[in-house]
Parts: sequence; C-alpha cells; structure tokens
Amino acid sequence: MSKVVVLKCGGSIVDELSEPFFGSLHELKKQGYKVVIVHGGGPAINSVLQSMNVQTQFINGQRKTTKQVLDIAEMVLAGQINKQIVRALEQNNLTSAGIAGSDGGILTADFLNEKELGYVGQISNVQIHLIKTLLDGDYIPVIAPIARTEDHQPLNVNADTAAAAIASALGAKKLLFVTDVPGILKEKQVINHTTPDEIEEMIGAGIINGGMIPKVQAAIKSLSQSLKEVMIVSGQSMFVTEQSILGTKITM
Ligand code: X2W
Repeated sequence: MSKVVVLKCGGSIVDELSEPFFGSLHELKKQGYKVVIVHGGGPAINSVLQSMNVQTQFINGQRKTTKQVLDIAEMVLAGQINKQIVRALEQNNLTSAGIAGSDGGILTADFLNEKELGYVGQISNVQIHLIKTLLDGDYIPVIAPIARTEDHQPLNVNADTAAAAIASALGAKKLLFVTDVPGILKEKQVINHTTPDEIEEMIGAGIINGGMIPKVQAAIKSLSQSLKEVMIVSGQSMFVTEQSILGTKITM
C-alpha cells in the first residue's frame, strides 16, 4: 500500500502520549499517510501478574507465557491497553478501531519454542485485509500483539516483532518506534541518520546506553529487504512537521 506508516507504541509510553503526538498523527494524515498503530503493554502485564503473585520471566526478550500468563496478557493487551489508546485517539479527533492481531486472521503464528517459552508466537503469516478495510474507512487500526495458530490457539507475540511483520506486509514506507526521547542523542543533539554498524559502535562507546539499547536493537532487527527505514521518534513532542518527520532515521 502506498504511504503507510506503522507506529509501534511500547507499553512504557502509552500513558505518556501527549498532545504533540496526536498533532503529529493529524499532520501525517494531512500529508496523505495512512497510519497503523501496533502497541505493547509489557509493564501493565507485569503489574497485573505481580498483583496476582504470579512470577514472570523473560528469555531473550520474550516473556515465558504459561496458560495463565497468556490469559492475562490477552486481557491486558487486547483489553485495557488497546482500549486506552483508542480512547485517547478518539478524544483527539482521530477515528480509530481497536483490534487484536488474532482478529480477521491478521497474525498467524507457530509456537516459537513451546517447551521453553510456552504460548509465545513466531509469526508465520500476515493477512492485511482487515487492516486495509479499516484504513479505507479512514480508521486508524490499533493492533494488540496477539496472534493465533492455524488451529485458533491465541499466542503472545513480542510487540516489536508484530509491528515489524505488519509493516512489511503492508509495504509500509516507515516503521516508527515511539519512545520517551526525541531520538538517539549524541552530546544532547538528536542524530538525524545512522546505520546498524554505527549504532553498534555507539553502544560500544557508551553513547547509546540504558533503556535505549533494547529500543535501537529492536529497531535494527526490524530492518529487512522490504522495510528499509525505521525511525525512533518521541511520543512526548511533535515528531511530524510540514517539512519532515523528526527523530533518528536508521537505514542499512
Ligand atoms: C510481550 C507483549 C507485549 C510487549 C509481553 O508479554 O510483554 C512477549 O514477550 P512492550 O511494552 O512493547 O514491551 N510478549 C512474547 O511486547 O510490550
């Protein structure tokens, strides 16, 4: 599809989406872009699990998902967080519809490693029909990272992976990782453009540190033949102007 932008909103930013963020979405739409949002919700899942005294563990960035954890993840992602984002968009005059990746056959997955990780999905197929239908009706699809197997078993999917798969399937021009900083910073200045090699160097040199490391690594991992550009942008300040999208652009 022409001019599609996929935004990945991590769980740590969903409470902090600000007026400039919604203004940026209006600007993108004005420029003729179709907007799709894929969201996470890791921190909210953690807090529900904690309140129920259920231990949780991550292995290589994937949450070990027992049947009980799956039920909670689906409830929090497709319920609480998904509705929270849709409500905020609607309050800002952005018509949207909240769905899960398991709806309309969008995300089909296999078990990634059932023995080690339980109900965690590895995406095997993306069907864009429902997303396209919503976009054609001028809705912003807001998609929770739940997939299903061929046998309709729901599976928990890492939100970065879900966003990258959906962006590729849509032929999106850009995948934007919405974070709490305006991009990768070097001496307090936003770096406009960088590459995976330079990022590795900056991690080695300590220029990229702390919570930024998993964000840039997720962004790099999503680069592929069909998705040649990803960006890190801020959910707290205006990231789209009439002239350009502000943030750090990463290309191969
Ligand atoms: C993630 C899905 C949510 C997510 C989880 O259970 O936390 C797996 O790890 P963030 O906020 O974007 O990290 N799923 C399999 O990715 O949320």
